[in-house]
Amino acid sequence: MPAVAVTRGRLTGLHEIVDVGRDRARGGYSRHVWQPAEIELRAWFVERAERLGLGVEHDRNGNIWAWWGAPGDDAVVVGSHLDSVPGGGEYDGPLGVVSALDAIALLQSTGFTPGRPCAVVVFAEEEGSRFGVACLGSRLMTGAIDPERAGALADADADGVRFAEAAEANGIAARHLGRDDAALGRIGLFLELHVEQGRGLIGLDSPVAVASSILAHGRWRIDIAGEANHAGATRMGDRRDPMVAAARGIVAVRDAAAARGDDRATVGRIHALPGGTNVIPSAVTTWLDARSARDDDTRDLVAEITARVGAAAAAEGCSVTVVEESWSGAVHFDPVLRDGLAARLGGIPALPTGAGHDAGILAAHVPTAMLFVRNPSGVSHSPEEHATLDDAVAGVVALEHVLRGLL
Ligand code: HGY
Ligand code: MN
Ligand code: MN
Repeated sequence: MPAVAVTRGRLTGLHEIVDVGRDRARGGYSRHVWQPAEIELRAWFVERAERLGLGVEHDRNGNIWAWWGAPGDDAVVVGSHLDSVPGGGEYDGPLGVVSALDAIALLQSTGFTPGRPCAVVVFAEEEGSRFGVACLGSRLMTGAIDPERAGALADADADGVRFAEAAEANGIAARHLGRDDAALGRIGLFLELHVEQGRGLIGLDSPVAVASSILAHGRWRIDIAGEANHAGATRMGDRRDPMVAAARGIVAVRDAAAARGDDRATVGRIHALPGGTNVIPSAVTTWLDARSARDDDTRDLVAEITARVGAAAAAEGCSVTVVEESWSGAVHFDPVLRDGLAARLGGIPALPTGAGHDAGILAAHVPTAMLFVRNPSGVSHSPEEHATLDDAVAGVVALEHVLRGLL
């Protein structure tokens, strides 16, 4: 890899947004689509892109495109997302966006001019933290979700505002949401750089890797209905307590996944209605995140969990419904592109990931690859998520070198 003189301070543009969306209550960052912090990040991205002379466009689905030269077909598109999970880390998403801008800045600083269209893209609602469906912006663009369904998605944790309403409030016409053949048709290749979200690169002597695959994964809403009653006036034998059923169900989620090789299943979010300390809830909602190497295995895991949660609910005299909210099939990145990328970067390792990405959605439509930057904590979706400056710079230099060969 060529030794490129890099100006450190300029490279990690992350310092420019380091205070945007800090979550004092949870720690880390909460930057949810079309809420103030994410809107501030969108404005920052546009300003930073325009500082590089890139032409900015907002597409019909809330994604932002910054073009280096005229937009055109067979474009090399790089980028990621700016939104976060609640209390998320500093790097998941923004590192890919900043690194894309910095790689273009590096190319420009050497007088390089692209021989084909090139754009940096920021996809909307990748985490699905507000409206429940992961990679909503890239799914809409590729037609992977019905726009009516997308528009009707409600923000369960706030005022129940619909995605269509939030879009309209941010200049996006809800009636235009949906597959965008023009935007998709311009992509010749999509390359997403992302902080590694596991321990794959720890201990290896490479700060970067290429992605080989993404686990199949999805999200299911589990609603358990019981009978609201007084915590003190209701004998234990007279209760139909959905919280007890949900608790047993959560343990069953863990047990079912733990018994299946390297499957993964999580309940990270729970709502009790009405949520009073001295009130037996009328209903409890949990959200299941389940993942496995193969689509069928993921669905088998969820079927087992559904049966076990159903039994737990019945034992408490409660009823249960399980509804799929988001589904992403397993992804195996194009091996020719993957290996070509690795070779151009001196033979860097190829890593699977359990984390979903917009690249996983695009992979079904255009040649797609990912670069991972080492995360010495091995932790993600947490304030502990980290990338060292040296490794972040190595990621930018790698991206610059790849772009130099593609453009
Ligand atoms: O959930 C995921 O795997 C990704 O962070 N959206
Ligand atoms: Mn994430
Ligand atoms: Mn991400």
